[in-house]
Amino acid sequence: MSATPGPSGGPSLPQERRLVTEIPGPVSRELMERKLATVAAGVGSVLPVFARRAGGGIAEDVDGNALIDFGSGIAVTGVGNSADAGVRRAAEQLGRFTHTCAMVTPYEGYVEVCEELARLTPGDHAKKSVLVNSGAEAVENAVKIARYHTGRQAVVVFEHGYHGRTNLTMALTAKNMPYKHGFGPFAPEIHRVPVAYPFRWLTGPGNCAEEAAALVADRITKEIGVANTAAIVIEPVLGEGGFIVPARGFLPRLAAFAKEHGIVLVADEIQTGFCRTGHWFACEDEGIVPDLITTAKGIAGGLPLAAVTGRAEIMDAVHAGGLGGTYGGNPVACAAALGAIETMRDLDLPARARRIEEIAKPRLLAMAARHPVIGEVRGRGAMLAAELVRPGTKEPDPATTAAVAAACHREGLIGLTAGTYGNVLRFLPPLVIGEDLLTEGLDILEDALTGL
Ligand code: PLZ
Repeated sequence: MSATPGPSGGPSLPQERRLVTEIPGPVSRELMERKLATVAAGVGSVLPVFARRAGGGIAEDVDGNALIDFGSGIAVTGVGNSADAGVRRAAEQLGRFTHTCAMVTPYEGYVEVCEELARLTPGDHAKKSVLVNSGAEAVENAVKIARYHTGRQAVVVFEHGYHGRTNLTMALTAKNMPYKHGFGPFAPEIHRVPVAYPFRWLTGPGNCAEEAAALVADRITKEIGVANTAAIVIEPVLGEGGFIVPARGFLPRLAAFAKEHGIVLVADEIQTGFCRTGHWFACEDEGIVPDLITTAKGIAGGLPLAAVTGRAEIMDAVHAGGLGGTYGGNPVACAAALGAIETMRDLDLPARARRIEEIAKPRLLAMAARHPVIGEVRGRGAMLAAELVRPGTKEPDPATTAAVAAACHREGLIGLTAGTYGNVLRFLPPLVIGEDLLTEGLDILEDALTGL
């Protein structure tokens, strides 16, 4: 499929991989020198390739190479880059006003996004939302709200969990390098407990859900104290930690435990939300209804917007003026979100995510059968992963993982890694990617594995 390139990329970009230079090309290399001279060293980049335009399943670089996108800018551009409805609505809003501050003179777009969040998130109870700028800020606010509502301080998080890079969310995040190393001291009253990770559960996957849930309950009752516990914060599919799908039954047990003890259950759906896993929200897979849900990434097709949505009585506990921020719910970002949500509905993107799984999972499983370096294939919808190990063991193999990712990059496939051990190849294509590009990307991956 090809089309005429539009001025800003977007869906009109030809949907074809095209390599016209080596990766990175000369213009990218020159820009990289400028980046290294002026951008802080702490800001890394997965590929040393600079973007010029992007749309659908393609990202075009400054040298004219067209790469297949299996990353969506870390699970953000589910609707594709510069998707029509978002561009149209955001552009209209840019022409009307760019900022008044929702805390000074509010505007309809903010309210409309909160109305959509109330409709779309799990549960039919009365809901309210607060809009902020980033995922980390959403998680910070969820903890603030849960503490205020319960009058308790302790927050329970999980091994392999990721929640952001601010001080509180670094404390909530499990992995030291690169997220926490050297950045302490961290916020107190954070307690980390085991998660039901079937592939690495010591007694095997069989009783993983029951055993892990029992351990968590025990830790909270015996060590933290239920009466001290404000919130349990969990990603329904753990993202940066390695696309870990908790053993079925673990999340419902957690939800029941939280409910029984008046603990606020916070689902961090920043990576899993907005159609990524084949539902609007990953919690729906096991029928979980969290008390609070944090969203970001996919919500606005790339503009910075995030939210905490939850039970009205919990959200409303906080006094007026207790939540907010200068830019939270920026009107252009809200317009983009309304456009993105329109696209998700119109194109039925949950179904597209399920279709991506239908195509990609059997291919990944076939690769695992041929390449014993793949220890496990897992994930849901368009959030899929392969965990790499030394063949015949469960010893993580981050070196091979990095080598496979680098080989994919050289061939024009944007692929990301993840995992506490850095040994997970993760696949997050835009949900609008064409099936031919998806298949071609998987072919490149297979060639990379074969060429090891
Ligand atoms: N919660 C579940 O996935 C962001 C981070 C990439 P922000 N994940 C990508 C990196 O290296 O910084 C994320 C997430 C979950 C919270 C966040 C934080 O969202 O918008 O990056 O602050």
